Amino acid sequence: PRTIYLSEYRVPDYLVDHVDLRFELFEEGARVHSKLAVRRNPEATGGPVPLELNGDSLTLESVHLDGRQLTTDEYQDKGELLIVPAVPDTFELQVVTWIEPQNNTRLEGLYKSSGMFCTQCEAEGFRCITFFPDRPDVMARYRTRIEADRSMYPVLLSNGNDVDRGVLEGGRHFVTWEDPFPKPSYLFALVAGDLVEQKDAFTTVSGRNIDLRIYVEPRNADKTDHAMDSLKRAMRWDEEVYGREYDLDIFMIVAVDDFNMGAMENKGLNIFNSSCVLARPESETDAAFQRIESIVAHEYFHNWSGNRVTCRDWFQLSLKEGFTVFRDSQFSADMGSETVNRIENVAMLRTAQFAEDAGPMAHPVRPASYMEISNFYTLTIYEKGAEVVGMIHTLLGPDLFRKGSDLYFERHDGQAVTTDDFVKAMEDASGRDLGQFRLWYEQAGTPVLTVEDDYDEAGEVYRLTIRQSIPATPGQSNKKPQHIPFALGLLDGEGNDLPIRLAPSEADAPATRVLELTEESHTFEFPDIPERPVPSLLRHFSAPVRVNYPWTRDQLRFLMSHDSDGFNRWDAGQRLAVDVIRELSGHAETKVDPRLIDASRVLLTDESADQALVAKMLQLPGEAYLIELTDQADVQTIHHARERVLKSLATALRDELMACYRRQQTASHYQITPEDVASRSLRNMTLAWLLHIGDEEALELALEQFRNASNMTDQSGALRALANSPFEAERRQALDDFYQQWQVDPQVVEQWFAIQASSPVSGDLEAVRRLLEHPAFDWKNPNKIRSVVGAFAGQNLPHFHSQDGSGYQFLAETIRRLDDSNPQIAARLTAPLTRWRKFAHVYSEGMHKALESVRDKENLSRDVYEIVHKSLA
Ligand code: HT7
Ligand code: ZN
Repeated sequence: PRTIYLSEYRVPDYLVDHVDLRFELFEEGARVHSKLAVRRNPEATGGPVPLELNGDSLTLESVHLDGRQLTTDEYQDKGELLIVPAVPDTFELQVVTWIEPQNNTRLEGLYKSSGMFCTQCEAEGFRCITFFPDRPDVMARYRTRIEADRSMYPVLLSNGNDVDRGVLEGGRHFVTWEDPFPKPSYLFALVAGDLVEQKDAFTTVSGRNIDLRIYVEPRNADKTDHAMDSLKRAMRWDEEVYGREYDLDIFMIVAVDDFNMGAMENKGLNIFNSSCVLARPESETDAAFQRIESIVAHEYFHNWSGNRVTCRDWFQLSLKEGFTVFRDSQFSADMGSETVNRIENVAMLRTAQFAEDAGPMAHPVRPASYMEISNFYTLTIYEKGAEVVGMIHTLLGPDLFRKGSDLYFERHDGQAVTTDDFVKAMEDASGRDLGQFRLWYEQAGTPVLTVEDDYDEAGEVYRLTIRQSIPATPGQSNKKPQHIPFALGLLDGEGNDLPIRLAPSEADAPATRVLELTEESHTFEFPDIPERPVPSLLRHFSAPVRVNYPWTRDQLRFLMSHDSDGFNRWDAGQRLAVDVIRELSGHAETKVDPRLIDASRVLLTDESADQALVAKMLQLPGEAYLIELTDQADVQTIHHARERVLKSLATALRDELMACYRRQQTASHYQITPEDVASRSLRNMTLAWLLHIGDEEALELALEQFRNASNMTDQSGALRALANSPFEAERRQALDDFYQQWQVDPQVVEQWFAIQASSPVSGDLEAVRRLLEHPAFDWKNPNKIRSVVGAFAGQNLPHFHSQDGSGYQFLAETIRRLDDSNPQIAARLTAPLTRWRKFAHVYSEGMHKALESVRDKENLSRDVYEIVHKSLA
């Protein structure tokens, strides 16, 4: 496969002003009639060039230029390109193609899911529908007529406003949609199916009335309320916080079961993976409710950050994704607990994005090259990209940041632009120089900050030296220092914040000071510090970096209870736990440090503390994070050390855990408030710990909770605890009962699969293979694959990393099997094998072999090829 470089970017030779589409949908395929109004791009240099349109898996039926049918020697159909050598400066091109959505298992372009037609065009799916200059800087107005059988497909949807509809012969009908906003082809969407709609309305800030609709299969009609409420909250929030008003008369969401990712922001017609939009308390967990709120908001926010202002090319993907993730995190923080949201985001970033940044697929937020763009929908583009926008927010402050985003939207409305244009708007609005800051977009790798301090008692000066270094990543060996906002706090002996001055007697000295690091090394001197302080570094995780500082365990305990920054209270607890787990690794005789037990006891018993934060602070760092922190990681040793700490804590704190469990009383009416979520989380966590040590009383409580739960968070929490317990008979029974109860609901069956596949107790490889044979498993459905294979390889680390290599071989088999039918999913599943160099030899050897066996498959897709070859290089 060919590598595509950012440096090769050229403006398109031809622009398309208008696209007229007619879809004839049948069971045996679909005929697509496209009429394009094309003109030579005035910005293109050089003389006239052939028109080249992208295509993929299309059967070409005819080509007309300005009404005249072209003979086959007047164009070349090269499969992936349709070339028309001689075209005038302005012309109309009509192309008819035949496609087979019913056989489309890749789920790109037009395909069928549970009997309905639907589309996924980002990034390059539109070329699977018709020949087109399928690149985001070609923006056109679309008119789309859909024709289909009326009884099988009563609902026909596309982007924009519905302008015409009628009945056709042979029991068929049509609807025509017109989208007044120019858009790139990746935002095109079509849906045809037998769907029910939930209707609502929203009045915008300027008084316009918007129809809101959520379309679902009839069996899901009772699962749309939460998404609708989330949508209305997101619409209001975007008006209030960013001044962004919705622009069409109608906004639609459709739920589909077969979907490669979470959701898609098609203009006016968002398409969602069912698992990211449908929920009711009885069948979905708190985590699902929260995920839905944030994804609904994310896709809605794209209407401005992505659709009205889009990307010039796919190297700029983070322009829309990083900014939109930043926006949806701000929204989630405003809707719930700020600190808890920050903790969740950072935990994910530090576990998975830092791993990506340290592995063979490491790439900058704005990559310089790729083979397959679908492989670049990564944590770096999304999550690190959001952190980069967040740092601009920190450096500018909220008011100037808002000025910058206003300028960005105003300046670039209707355009396809670059990350540089975004930064420029922020600079122009604020007057700040972000020249060096741009390196965050260009350099891959996670900066490491090494912090040293000393205290001059006589002069009352505290000195902090911070050095930054950025590790080498593929293709980038020497990095320049980056511009890093570093939020600092200093605590006195009582745990109070000391005012942080940069000059003696500075007035209004802040308790949290944002230092700006631009050099390889800085020494800061803080005067008027009357005693040696305990530093609180990188408050609120003000930059996506690793911080090394030699805190003592006593200092960490102190920060856990006193730091005024909630995030750093949590982080101190994580550092303490990591230290304790590491101390035990491979040392069977070492005991768990009583300071960790005491700290957990304080958390469990302090009813006045913020229970949402307590629930987070009690969770031990996950195995994946511990591996991420370790070179030549020995998974089994890490797993056993963590288990020992967990069991020691549970044994020592048995009574406190029981009391905490019994104390949790959420409102009888299910609510998704931070308090209730925290309470359910504490209930499930305490239960899980107690069952883990085989506590008989807890077993009774778990069975009772499992049987009588009024919501899925409680029911599946009890099931998960049982599935990880030593009580074999009860655990089997509960798993069977759960399936019997929920087998009619595919989303719950996915949870049932995932609970087993991710459990070190219930999910050995044999059990996981049995799940693949289960009648509810479906190789064509990405959610089912993720819930079994993804959960096993991503969460069931002791079994996946079995030292005989069987887990790796199993994953390789699965990837080979999926490579032909769904290369995007196959490529995503490859991720756990790519970091083989990170692991001790007993593991890395097997991972390497598994990668080789994938590499040796015939006709490997471009998606998997890129990942496997980069990993083995
Ligand atoms: N912008 C959307 C990306 C997406 C996607 C990309 C590749 C293949 C399938 C896909 N489905 C959705 C999702 C988002 O970030 O909002
Ligand atoms: Zn997005």
